[in-house]
Amino acid sequence: MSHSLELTSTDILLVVDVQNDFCDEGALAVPNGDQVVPVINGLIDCFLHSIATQDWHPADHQSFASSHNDDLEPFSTTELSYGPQILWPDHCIQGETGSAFHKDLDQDSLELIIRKGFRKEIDSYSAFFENDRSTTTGLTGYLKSRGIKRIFLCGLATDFCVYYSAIDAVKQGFETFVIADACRAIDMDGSLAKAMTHMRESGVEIISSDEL
Ligand code: VGL
Ligand code: ZN
Repeated sequence: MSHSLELTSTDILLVVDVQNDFCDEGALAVPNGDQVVPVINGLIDCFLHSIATQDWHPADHQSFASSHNDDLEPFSTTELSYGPQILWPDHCIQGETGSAFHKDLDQDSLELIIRKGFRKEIDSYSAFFENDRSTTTGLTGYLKSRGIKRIFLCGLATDFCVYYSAIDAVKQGFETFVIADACRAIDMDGSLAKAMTHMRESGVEIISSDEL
C-alpha cells in the first residue's frame, strides 16, 4: 500500500451491504460480490473508524416483484408512490440468512450498523435518504455530530447502493471517495457506466485501495 491519502480521525469507511444475498449463491447475487470481502477487511484495518449499512426488508416489501399481483418480473420497473422503482427478487429479508453479513467480513470494529429499506412502501438504496428522496435514515446527523469530514465507500453494489450513497454523501457536504476495487456492480442496462459518470461529474473521487 502506498499511503498517498493520509487517513485521520475525521475519515470514515462506509461498508455498503456486504450481505449474503448480494454474494455468490445469494438471492440477488452481484457478480464476484464475495471478492470484496478480503479487500474490505484490509480497509477496516487501515481506517480509524468504520460503519456499515445492511439492506433490511420486510417479507412483503414493495421493491420485491413477488409483492405485486400483476405479472411483474424481477428486474422490470414499476411505478410506486414516489416514482419508478426496479422490482427485485426477494432479498435481504429481516432476520434471514440472506440479510446477514458475509461470514468472513470483519464486523467487530464496525461502530454503527445502519439498516435501511425497512419501510414496506419505500425502498432505500442510499445510506442517507430512502428512494422517495426525502425520508432520512439519520446518517447525516450521526456523521456530522461525530465531526466526520470524509467518507470512503466500498461494498455492493457499485451501481445501486454505493452509487446512491456516494451521490448523497456529496450533497450532504462530505468529501466523498469510492474505493473501486472494493466494490462490485450489478450492471443492468449500462447502469455501471452511468453511475461512474454521474459520480465523477458530481465530485465523487474514484480511488483504488492501494492509494490508502
Ligand atoms: C441493492 C438492489 C436492491 C444494493 C439493494 O445493495 O445495491 N440493490 N437492494
Ligand atoms: Zn434491497
